[in-house]
Amino acid sequence: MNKNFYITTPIYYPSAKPHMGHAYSSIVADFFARIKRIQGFNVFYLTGTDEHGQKIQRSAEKLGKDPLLFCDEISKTFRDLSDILNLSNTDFIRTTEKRHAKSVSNLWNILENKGEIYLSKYSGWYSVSDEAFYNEEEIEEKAGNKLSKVSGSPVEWVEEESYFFKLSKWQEPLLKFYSVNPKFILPETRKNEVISFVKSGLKDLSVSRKSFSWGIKVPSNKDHVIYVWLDALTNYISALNYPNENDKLFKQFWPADLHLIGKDILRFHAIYWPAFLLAADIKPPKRVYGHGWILSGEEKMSKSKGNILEPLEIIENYGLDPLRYYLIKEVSFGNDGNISKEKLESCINSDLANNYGNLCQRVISFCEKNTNLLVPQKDKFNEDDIKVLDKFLSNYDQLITFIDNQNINSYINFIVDQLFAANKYFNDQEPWKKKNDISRLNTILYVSLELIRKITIMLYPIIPETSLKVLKIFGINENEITFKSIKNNDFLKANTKIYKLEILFKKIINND
Ligand code: ME8
Repeated sequence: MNKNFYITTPIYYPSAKPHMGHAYSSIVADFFARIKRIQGFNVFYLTGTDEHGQKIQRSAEKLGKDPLLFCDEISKTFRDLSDILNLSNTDFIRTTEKRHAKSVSNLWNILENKGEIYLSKYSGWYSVSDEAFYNEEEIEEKAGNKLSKVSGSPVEWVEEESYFFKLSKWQEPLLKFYSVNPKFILPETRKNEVISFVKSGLKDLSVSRKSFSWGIKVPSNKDHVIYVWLDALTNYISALNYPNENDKLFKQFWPADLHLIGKDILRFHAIYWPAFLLAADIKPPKRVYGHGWILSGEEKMSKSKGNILEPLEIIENYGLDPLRYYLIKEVSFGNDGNISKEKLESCINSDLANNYGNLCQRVISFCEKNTNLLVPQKDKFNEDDIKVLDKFLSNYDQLITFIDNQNINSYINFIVDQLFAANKYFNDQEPWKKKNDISRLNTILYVSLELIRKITIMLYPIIPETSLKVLKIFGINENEITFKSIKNNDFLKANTKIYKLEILFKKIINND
């Protein structure tokens, strides 16, 4: 079995500091990286910054800064965010690195040598903010401004000599590729949008610009810089040491298992990227998942609307794990979702403090009083015990399917159900009334500890810091966590020490 897993986030534009949307993509990617690792996969998790193009050049110019120095500064804030979000990324790539320029130039040369690229002239609409070309039908006029109907961004008219990639030639091969790989694009609704766009006809794509200089030069014609999306998409193979296709990393991890992106950039990943790769005889990635937007209230979070919730501020006030938990649980993955302080607080109180935190505290303090903080010796499990413990075994294959289909919400709903079941079990079994049946009392405690262990392992990819604290009480370290151990009902060994647990989540009491 192939036990390698390669997951990527988009590489973000360092034109402004990271916000909640960037944090969202990176946290969800981290969920997949961590869950795959505890399933025993070798995981390569890549993130980084996309530093070339007109948008960055203009942002730097506005501040009177050299583009590279400008990128150095903001790229660092994205790199720092990886630590702040507790991301387990393997690498962080910047498109201004040499390794990347080499990879892009090589891909360009292959495409040019194969006759997939030709020189002509572009005249049409361009959005600097999206770094995207739009057809006439995709443009609308509002209050005298020309805007892209696709993204709402302003567009400007561009007329210049340009190299073109023969995208039109790849229309049929792409449609065939989608039909042979029905799960290449997820979620399903987005896949249908892409397919109808491709069916409506693909025009050749302008892949170089002449009117500015901030980019990787076309190897055979230094007057042109390579289109920033051809440059940016290639990051996914640059990080694996492409063009050396015999490199260990490339062989081990390409094609990528999952490009996790926002729905705004699906066209680039699901159409252009596989077309470039097919044209260069490189395998396309296995899956592109376009998730929804994080909204503030009912509106898209954006600077101009002034409704940005800063991830750093939220983390400072509420902690990182509550934010990670909220984004993964409360946003229906694939759809738009919103975050507000009120909703976050109610989620912390109900799920984290009450349901999970309390269960851990109650059971551990019961052990403190009754078993001298040792794992008790269990007796034979009765029907109630088996029923609650076996849920993890009987649903195991289903859980793996949820993970492999990026069905995060079903995965976490299962955890929440088990948390309720574990709390109910502890209440119903009333161990405090079993003081003269020590053997039963011990068994109830043992089952409760096992439930905490199983649930905590499942929570680890979502709230890693807290989960590690809880697993520490059993002496389990991060590198010892295995997902399959949730099937085991007697993992904990009698008489081993249980360490005390600090309060995991404080309830938020609002007086206003
Ligand atoms: O597009 N909600 O970079 P970018 C959810 N450099 N996710 C959001 C979001 C929101 N409100 N806002 C941003 C680029 N994102 C290119 C990518 S990849 C080869 C090049 C996330 O800085 C989401 O993943 O504009 C989106 O696709 C990405 O950030 C766009 O980041």
